[in-house]
Amino acid sequence: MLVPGLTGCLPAPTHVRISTEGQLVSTRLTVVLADITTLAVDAIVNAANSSLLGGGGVDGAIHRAAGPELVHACRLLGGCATGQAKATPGFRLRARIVVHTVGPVWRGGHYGEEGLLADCYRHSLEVAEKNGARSVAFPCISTGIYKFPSDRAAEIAVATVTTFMSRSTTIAEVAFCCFSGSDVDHYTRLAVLRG
Ligand code: AR6
Repeated sequence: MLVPGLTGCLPAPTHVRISTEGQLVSTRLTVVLADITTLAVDAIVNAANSSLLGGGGVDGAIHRAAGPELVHACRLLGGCATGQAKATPGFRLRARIVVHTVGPVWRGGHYGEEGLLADCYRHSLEVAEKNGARSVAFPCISTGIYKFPSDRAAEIAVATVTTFMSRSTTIAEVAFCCFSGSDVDHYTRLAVLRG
């Protein structure tokens, strides 16, 4: 179990790849137990709703920490469909960019929820990459108010991010930012199983 604020490296999904300039580049996946609003990464991902105008959970925390400029910037985005992602500046956050994505509401797993959750991770990384981010932190999208089972969500998150990272030429580090010890356990167990 990690202590709040400390990061642990997920050993198995660490890659070394060759950049387009022919250099060796190492990429890292980490798990951290923290309030995502405190992280000093280039981009944090927000588990938003389709209005993008704020809410509870991590969405509320991000809006409070970023300040009122964030909701003004979000108004200009015109909402966001489930599985898609859009970016704003981070304003008063340490992160330069907030990537807002909308996770699926869990309805028993027969309505494409798993594919939509994978879309959230992939599209968020694409948007972060387009905005020049080298480090990105994700919350456990959909696993709070939207009730997606946490263990399955962690599997989808790690699989989708690992696939993306093997191709990305920009993003060097992705942190899975957990807010509970049980979520940390889901992510670390996955790494052990894969190793
Ligand atoms: N830092 C990191 N993770 C957090 C934080 C935080 N400060 N606060 C909560 N979490 P949720 P969802 C974790 O409910 O399920 C909002 O109202 C939390 O423990 O925030 O995608 C939106 O506007 C959980 O593991 O997002 C939508 O209406 C994870 O973040 C709806 O909730 C996601 O929980 C989205 O629901």
